[in-house]
Amino acid sequence: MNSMNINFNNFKYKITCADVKNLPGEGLPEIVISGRSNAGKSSLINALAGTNKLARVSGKPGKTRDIIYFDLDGKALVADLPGYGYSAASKAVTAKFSDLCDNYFRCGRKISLVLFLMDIRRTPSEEDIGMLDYLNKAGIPYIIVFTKCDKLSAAELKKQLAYLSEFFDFAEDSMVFAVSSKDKKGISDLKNAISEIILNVS
Ligand SMILES: Nc1nc2c(ncn2[C@@H]2O[C@H](COP(=O)(O)OP(=O)(O)O)[C@@H](O)[C@H]2O)c(=O)[nH]1
Ligand SMILES: [Mg+2]
Repeated sequence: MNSMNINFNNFKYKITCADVKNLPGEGLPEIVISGRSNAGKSSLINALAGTNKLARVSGKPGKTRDIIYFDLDGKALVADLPGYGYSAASKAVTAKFSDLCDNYFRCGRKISLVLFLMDIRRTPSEEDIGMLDYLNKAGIPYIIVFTKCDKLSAAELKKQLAYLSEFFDFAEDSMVFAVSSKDKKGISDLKNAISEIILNVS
């Protein structure tokens, strides 16, 4: 047991980066929030922080074009990546979103943890499959977070989780959480898992 704790209420906006050249200095463990556009990334940041004012939740998908950094209690940096796979944006803009994501993952930054978000109701996309494959191959620690669980009944949730674990063939020790940023289900367990990992980063 680590005697330190992470205070998730002490979660602050840090900086917005349109280019990997402008990323903040390294030093703190880095947590990356990744997932397709509209998966619920900004909402999850707010739910973790216990506010609805920290990250901008977009009614329209595909709005976030930059990497937005937050400081988590002086103990980690949290990077909200632009969502991938939003085709209604113009081709050039879509390319730019994925370039920034690509460049981020290629720039050699040390990533301590990825929170990989997927909407529990959706069939995983090619990009989702690709992302998981990448994380496994690159050996980056990750937690899979299925979002928007309030939209399913308990029976539907159980069924969908069974389908998804079969679909991805999750390893026995995979960390998989089903959460709702709306009714806060699973958020406290997720916070504990994040703390456990981050406070043990050497
Ligand atoms: N019902 C419900 N809606 C959610 C939840 N999380 C996000 N949403 C909605 O999904 C949409 C996209 O959320 P957002 O956090 O902006 O996703 P992002 O594009 O991944 O950052 C918004 O309309 C949110 O209100 C959730 O847990 N439950
Ligand atoms: Mg967002």
